[in-house]
Amino acid sequence: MTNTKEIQAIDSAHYMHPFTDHKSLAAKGSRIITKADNVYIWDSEGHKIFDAMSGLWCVNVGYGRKELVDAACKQMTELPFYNSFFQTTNVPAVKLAEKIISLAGDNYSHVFFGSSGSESNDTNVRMVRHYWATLGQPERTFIISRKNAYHGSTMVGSSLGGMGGMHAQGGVIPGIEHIEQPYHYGLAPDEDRDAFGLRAASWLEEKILEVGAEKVAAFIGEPVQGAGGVIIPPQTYWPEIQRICDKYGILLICDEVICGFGRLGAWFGSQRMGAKPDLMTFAKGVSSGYIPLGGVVVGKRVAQVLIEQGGEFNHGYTYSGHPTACAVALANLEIIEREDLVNQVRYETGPYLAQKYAELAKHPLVGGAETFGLVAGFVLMKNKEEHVHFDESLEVGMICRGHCFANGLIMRAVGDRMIIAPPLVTTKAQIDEMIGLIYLCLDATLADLKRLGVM
Ligand code: PXG
Repeated sequence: MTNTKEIQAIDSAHYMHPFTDHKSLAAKGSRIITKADNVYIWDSEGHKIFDAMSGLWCVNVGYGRKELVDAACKQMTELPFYNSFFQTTNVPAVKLAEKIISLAGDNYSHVFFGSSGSESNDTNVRMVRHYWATLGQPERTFIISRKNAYHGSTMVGSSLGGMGGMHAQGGVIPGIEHIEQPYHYGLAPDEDRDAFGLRAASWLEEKILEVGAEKVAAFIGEPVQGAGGVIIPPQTYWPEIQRICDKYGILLICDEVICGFGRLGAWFGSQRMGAKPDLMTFAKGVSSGYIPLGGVVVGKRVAQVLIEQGGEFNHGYTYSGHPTACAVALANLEIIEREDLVNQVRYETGPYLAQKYAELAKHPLVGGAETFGLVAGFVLMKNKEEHVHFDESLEVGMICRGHCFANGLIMRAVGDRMIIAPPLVTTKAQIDEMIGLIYLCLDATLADLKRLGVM
């Protein structure tokens, strides 16, 4: 049995956590997660918790998959690691690249591996700039991204991302421009949704013209913005983005770190959004988070130029094509295929969750409830009929998250947006269980707000 107090003291003394205010962490003490199975995790005090965030948007096949452990064990026994530099390769990396290309479709021919989403977006920036330089257009360096996007936490990742709090710490690398996000409920709830989608896409064209089309290398976007609060664009948005990129010959990068590998009911989110990106970033779901792995799926347009004319690409990581990580990912993709999880999300659990969220939308606190596949979000609203938000200083999202913690549910708060991304194995009965917990937490939040005299 883990000694909670002792571990908390050492945690606070020595472990610097990501995205954490350590002063307040030290005061409260970390929650220590000790085991997991299927869609549940347990803390050191024995509490069972429904993990409606799949770890951190990644444990797509759920916890406790012995097959993945066996794949790692077998590969580690045979060849735990070898690099892919200096004209060498390894079988799991080769097989995984082939597998990912077969899932991505005809547009793509190669995969570049890293160990995370952040690294892979670094790869993207170097790759697109090298691509344009190879084609004799070295001035095409600008990348257009979006406000409130999340593309990782390295200097390139955070610069591509649109999070002001991250930009404020360490700055932004040159050559990146941001346009507004396609957040219908937040920006223009009274406008026709499809018309708003076209208008939001037109901001890309405006930015291209402002920067100068001859200077723009690429546009990057998540099919559905995840960490930004599950922002689901209107269906008109991505086809229009694609049209604009094509019009100016600009490369399109879809960051599929969250949306890839089944989350949106397709192998890649862009396949359901009507976009055909030249490059796709992946991580998380490729290995269901059992082992770190990420990379870039490279379209033929880019791969052909780099391979035939680009010479040596002076870029790579020690762990590019890590054999153990790739072996685990292969076993993970086998599970997703065998259990038909992509279609289950698309035709069964995704629509079921959508139906449940349509009912949830009747709760007095819930505004803008939306789902796509197995991601979902809503905003806590003071008065949704008149579209009045809560005062930010109330931190209503944190009040609600506190009730989720207390009631055995992991649901994320992004400001006042409450979001979920449960494992793809979540059954309809488990969706009912999760929705029951969400109601419980919403009612408790409402009771608090009434006590505070806010409602
Ligand atoms: N792109 C996207 C779309 C992501 O969601 C990354 C890149 C970076 O991946 P790595 O593996 O470098 O973390 C991500 C990561 C949150 C949260 O609070 C989301 C992420 C990471 C940390 C926190 O929702 N997504």
